[in-house]
Amino acid sequence: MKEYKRYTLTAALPYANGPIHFGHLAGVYIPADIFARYLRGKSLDIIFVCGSDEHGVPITIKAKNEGVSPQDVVDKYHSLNKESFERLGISFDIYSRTTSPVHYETATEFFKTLYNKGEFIEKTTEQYYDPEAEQFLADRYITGTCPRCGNENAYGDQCENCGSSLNATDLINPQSMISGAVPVLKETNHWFLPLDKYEAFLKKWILEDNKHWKPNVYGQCKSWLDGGLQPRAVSRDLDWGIPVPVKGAEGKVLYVWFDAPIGYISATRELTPDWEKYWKSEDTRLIHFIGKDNIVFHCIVFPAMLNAEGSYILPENVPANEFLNLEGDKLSTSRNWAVWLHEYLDEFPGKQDVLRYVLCANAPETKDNDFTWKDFQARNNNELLAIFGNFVNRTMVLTHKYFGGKVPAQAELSDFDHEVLEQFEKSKQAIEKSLDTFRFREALKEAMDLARLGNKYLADTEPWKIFKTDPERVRTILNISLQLTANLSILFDPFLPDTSSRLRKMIDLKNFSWADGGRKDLLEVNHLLNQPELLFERIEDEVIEAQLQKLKNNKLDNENKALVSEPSKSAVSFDDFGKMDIRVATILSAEKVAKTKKLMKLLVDTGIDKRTVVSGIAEFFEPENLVGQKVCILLNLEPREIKGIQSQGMILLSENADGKLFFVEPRPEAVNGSMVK
Ligand code: B3M
Ligand code: ZN
Repeated sequence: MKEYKRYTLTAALPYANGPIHFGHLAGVYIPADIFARYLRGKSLDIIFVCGSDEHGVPITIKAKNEGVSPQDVVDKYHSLNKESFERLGISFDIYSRTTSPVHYETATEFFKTLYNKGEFIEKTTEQYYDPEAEQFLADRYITGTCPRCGNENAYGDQCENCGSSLNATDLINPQSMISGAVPVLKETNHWFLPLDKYEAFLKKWILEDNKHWKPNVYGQCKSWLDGGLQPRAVSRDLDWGIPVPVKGAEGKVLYVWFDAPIGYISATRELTPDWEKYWKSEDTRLIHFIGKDNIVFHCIVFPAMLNAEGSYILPENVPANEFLNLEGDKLSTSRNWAVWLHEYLDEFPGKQDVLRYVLCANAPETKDNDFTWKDFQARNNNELLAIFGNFVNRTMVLTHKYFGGKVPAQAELSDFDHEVLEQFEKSKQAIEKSLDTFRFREALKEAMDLARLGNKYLADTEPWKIFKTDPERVRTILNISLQLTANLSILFDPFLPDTSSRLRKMIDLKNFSWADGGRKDLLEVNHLLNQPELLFERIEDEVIEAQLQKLKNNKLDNENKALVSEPSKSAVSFDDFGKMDIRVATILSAEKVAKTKKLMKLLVDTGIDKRTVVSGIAEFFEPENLVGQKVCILLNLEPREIKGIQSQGMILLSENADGKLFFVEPRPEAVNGSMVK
């Protein structure tokens, strides 16, 4: 690879509309921080920049839901996230924000440059407009019925029920979320970046010059490029964001994905007056750490913007990760299915490195991966504590016990001694090789394997058994164990900075750098060690149970969250109500209706007969779990033929906020055939 003089590392700017969760960390911030610390350890010229992404519709929606201003929302989460990152030891050189004046200026200038060079096309399109609120509606501000699955609460950009991505104009019965009005189509003009114009440049740059990118990243780019690129609007009709700096653009702001990546540049400008060399010099290596949902913006859109501007370098690599799931289920902020960083830090004080370790060891580098609390506990107890912690502790305690805490001298070396000493440099090189190719899990495993070797060395040589008969041998063993310990304090440093620094204090190792890793003589003979302290603590079952319970509660809370209730129906007379024959019944048998997703054929005992009913519950229940279920049934609904089956009646159901169906359940003592009235 080309020799670079300096490094610019960026980590995706998290939206300031919610706290940071484990998924963000495993996907982006932990690998980025490990890499930054590793390069700094090598005394390279690096900057590591990040900040809050404070524009965009999700922020305005959050503000509206909470009855506060968008500025209040971003102030709250910017501080929370900035502080949480610090507490986790994420070593940004700057954590800025896209509402900063420098960013406004930088983004505005950037737009103007492209505008003046004629790089945009201006187009008039029709967009939904709320005639009552007198404003254009972002796709997320429109709800309606999904044309694909019939979900009545689909958004203008996506249906969360069936996952289809939509255009607002696809929705049936669209409704403005601001006023409830029916939106109308109205003409509006916007600026577009003609990505099609950059297709040839992007194809060559990515498909030919960037074959070294991770397969998941390269593959996604290739499929975008193969599909052909379209012009993309870079402005929006919105009152929150950076105003489009063009006459006649009142009420229009820069699209959040136009200004956000420029935020990396603004943050660098805030960091140092010498910012240009980090962005405009060909001997700077620019690397973007992101999650997979941001690939197109960092590999296609932003590079096209940078290319159009003309004075910037392009990213040399974009090591995007896949997603982290939680306990087997997709992470979701809206469903509160997440573990939040600030809560973890409060509940596990002093254990920031345990989290760094687990999320790195389990990072979704090549495929989606799962975080489970049991795995968290196992990795802490069986790896950090039982291997790393145990080895260091035995080495320290024995040195204090036998040699008053002073590093003993080596005597004659056995083959095993040589093998262990040789491994220091080998481990270092293996870690470097993995880190250089963004294989963080593998790198961490190499470091842990060195600790594992140390543990084995002590277990096999058993210095505590031979001290009386062969103190010379024990001197050698402990000297080597201490050199290994010192190596661990260097080689683990990028991954576990707090632990490594506590360990260096214990062995009183000062003035180290990454280059010292691999050395066999890091601690001189007679060097005095400090008292040992435990590096890790056991995590007990109760602690893990409590976390699992907390997740369960979140799930229940969420299921009970009020539905967006439908307006009430018009009044009916008492007589009309009295015509309905609703009764308690029990399900006798159930089977899914073939070739349908939703339908279940039920045989029910109504107290007066046994009859067949077809009910749309098959997505939520397994037939075998339904036998014996008490239900309420509308008996005198006109029979209907559904998929060739005569359905006689209707089972009463209710639903939760996600559209999951539940039975309206009579109390257990209610008997079949009794009236519901
Ligand atoms: N805020 C999206 C996200 O958090 C976006 C990243 C911006 S990076 C310039 O996933
Ligand atoms: Zn749908």
